[in-house]
Amino acid sequence: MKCKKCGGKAVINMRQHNMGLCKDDFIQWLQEQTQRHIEKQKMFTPEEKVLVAVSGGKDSLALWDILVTLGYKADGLYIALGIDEGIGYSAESQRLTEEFANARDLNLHIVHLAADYGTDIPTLAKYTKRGHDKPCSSCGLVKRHEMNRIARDFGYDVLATGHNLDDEAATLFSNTLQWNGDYLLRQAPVLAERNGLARKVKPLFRFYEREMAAYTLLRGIEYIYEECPFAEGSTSTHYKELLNQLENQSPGAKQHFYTKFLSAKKKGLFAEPTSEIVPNLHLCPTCGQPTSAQMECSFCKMMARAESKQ
Ligand code: Q46
Ligand code: ZN
Repeated sequence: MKCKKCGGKAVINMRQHNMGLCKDDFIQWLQEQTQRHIEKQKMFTPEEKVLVAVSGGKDSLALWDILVTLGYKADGLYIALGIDEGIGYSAESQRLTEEFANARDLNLHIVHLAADYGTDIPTLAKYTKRGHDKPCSSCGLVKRHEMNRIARDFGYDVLATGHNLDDEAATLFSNTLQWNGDYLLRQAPVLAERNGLARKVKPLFRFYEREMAAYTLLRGIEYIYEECPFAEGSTSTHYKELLNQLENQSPGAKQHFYTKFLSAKKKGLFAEPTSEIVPNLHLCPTCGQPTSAQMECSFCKMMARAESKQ
């Protein structure tokens, strides 16, 4: 197959775009497209300070690489979750993230759950009501809380995550199967700043997972290949497999599913949010972050409960 731009040997064939590209043209195309999505969706401007949530995985490191290459002021945030499960998952992902940042002289914030809070994700999951055998719910809560805290404390304008189209399509599929109105309303490539919750953006929302894997490989970015051990057997992994089957039969299906959802939303498919769907926020008396919970936020409640059990 030939590169559509230069006629050289294509390294990737993107069936949904009916386009093959060579290494250099693919890298350039992906970076230019990201720039286009950032501008079109009004995610952030070159003057704004971006905090990229990095996990050591391919998508977040690729996102950081792209933003820096495009000339944005982007720092990283790594949260050391203390997940080992016999493969040293957190230690290895931290090592790779630090190596990435050091090699490029980038600024990386590290939140260390063990050092900063005296706990880790498996312990939190064990001692709290949230997900006894599956720590993902505690983990998600910790990540959201800490990302927002660092963004606020260090004056970042926007928080960027590496979610790709496969992630977004799987989330949309899950929310649609349950007609989860509040989640559907909030699922978007840009979430505006609201009552002290930082603006959140997903600049890779239009790229397939395999395109991101190709990008990291072609750019020579070293990332943690293993997924978090707790991701195994998750519903989102199952939904991704189902969507891939669909995609194989009809190229572009995943992309249509997600982008048509965004246009339907824009056209007013969903009603304006009521306060029942988007609850009012107040500030948590312990940590000062916005929350819809009564009194203390869920993060502070979870930490207190875990502490009392130790
Ligand atoms: S890191 Fe955390 Fe994920 Fe691992 S424990 Fe679950 S949520 S799977 S993205
Ligand atoms: Zn709190």
